[in-house]
Amino acid sequence: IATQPECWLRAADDVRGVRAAGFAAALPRPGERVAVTGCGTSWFMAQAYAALREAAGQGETDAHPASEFPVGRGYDRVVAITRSGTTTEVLELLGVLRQRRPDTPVLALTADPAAPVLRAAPHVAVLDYADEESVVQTRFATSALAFLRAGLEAAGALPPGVGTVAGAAADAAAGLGDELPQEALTAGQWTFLGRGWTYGLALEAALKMREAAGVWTEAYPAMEYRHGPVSIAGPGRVVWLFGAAPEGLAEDVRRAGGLLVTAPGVDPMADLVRVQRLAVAVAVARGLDPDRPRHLTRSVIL
Ligand code: F1P
Repeated sequence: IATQPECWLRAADDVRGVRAAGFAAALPRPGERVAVTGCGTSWFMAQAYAALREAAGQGETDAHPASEFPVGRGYDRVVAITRSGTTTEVLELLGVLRQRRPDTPVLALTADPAAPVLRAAPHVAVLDYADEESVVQTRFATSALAFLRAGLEAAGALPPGVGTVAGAAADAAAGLGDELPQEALTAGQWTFLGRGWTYGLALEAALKMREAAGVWTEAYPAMEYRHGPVSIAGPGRVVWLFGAAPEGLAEDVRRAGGLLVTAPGVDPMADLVRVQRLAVAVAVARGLDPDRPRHLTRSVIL
């Protein structure tokens, strides 16, 4: 978790290297209609990138879980994220795409230079420096997003931020988990909210707390919170908001007696690092091993 800023810098360097080495063909180009895919954490990172790219005006971008990918739709490019490079749904999808859409360029992002995905996709970015032993993904997931975000920055679609702004904020966030109110550490339920690309981060934050700490979590687009989820707000329950609070939302949470956590001005990727740290702290407090959740394996193969 602590080494993520270094990995994001490395990912940003990788993107420059990819471009310099003439592999620019692998990254989505402006105007292309792109689909991003993966499973679990990797699908959440796909959602974050899709919203970020589309909001940056780079073209229509969809995110689909690999198991539900609409192969009937024509995309100009597919990006598949898989830390292990072995996940069954991803490999099966790439096989189907190769058969039915042989002209669609596919870029895969993985951590393992020897994984089967290297044979299944024509272009592969190996982020081996971001690999990790834990079943629960942290560093690879954010580094894959950093790689794609750096691609948008390199194309001039976003201001530089992933290596510098986000990295510095994540470094500064190193002790932030300790500053949270005690009520947050012992809360029985967490709801994570985000807007645009931070909705994918909210989904990932909720999964981290579930996997690492075994707590009940939910995630919604921020404005959806008032359309039902607010009914479970109350003492001992936390709402964690990525980005600025939409008008009235903070009041809704406080009126219900819940605790609202925000980090205004902090890069959302650094805020996700805070949640990762918190998940470890809550797991330890509950006597759990945050690296080895029940019933979950590092590589999910059917
Ligand atoms: C994704 C995945 C996640 C799961 C856990 C292990 O695999 O299975 O769905 O939550 O973190 O990894 P991958 O395709 O990225 O290797």
